[in-house]
Amino acid sequence: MVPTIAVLNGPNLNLLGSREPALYGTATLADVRDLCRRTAAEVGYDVDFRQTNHEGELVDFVHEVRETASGLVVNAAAYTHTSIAVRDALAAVAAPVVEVHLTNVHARDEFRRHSYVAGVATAVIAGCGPAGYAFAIRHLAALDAQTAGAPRMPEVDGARQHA
Ligand code: CA2
Repeated sequence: MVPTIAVLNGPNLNLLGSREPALYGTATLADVRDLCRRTAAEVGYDVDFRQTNHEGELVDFVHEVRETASGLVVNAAAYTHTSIAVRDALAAVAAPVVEVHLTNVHARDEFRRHSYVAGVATAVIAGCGPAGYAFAIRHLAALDAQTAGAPRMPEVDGARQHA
């Protein structure tokens, strides 16, 4: 069976590519999903890609994938900055979580500088656009290989904090 990486997206990310291109670029969420699938396939994984505009549904998604996914990529969007419920759900996941943001949240409004997710994430990627999702998937695959005792991938050699 092909292992799965879950990619969970929060509110308004369904609007990607249709508004605010100067901030969020022109790629649609379907483009991001396809990038995730292509990247995951290259490293031997399937992707379970989801988006919701509802906080409780995002919590439910985390509960659903926590038993099945080898790793989680999470862009909780605005819930990043507000949701203890999403943080608590992610804290109950044994698999590593990578927090991703399309934009550099630290160079924007002050309220975007705090993340409830970051404290329960293995890594945080911000400001790389859709490529951040691909970086996150490669990182999770490398961590998974490391956990399974497979030879280290080059990317992981400098990331000993996860060993
Ligand atoms: O940079 C990111 O990925 C964010 O998670 C995006 C969130 C924002 O609240 C976070 O602070 C940073 C907003 C997603 C809204 O996406 C839109 C895309 C196109 C048009 C309108 C909204």
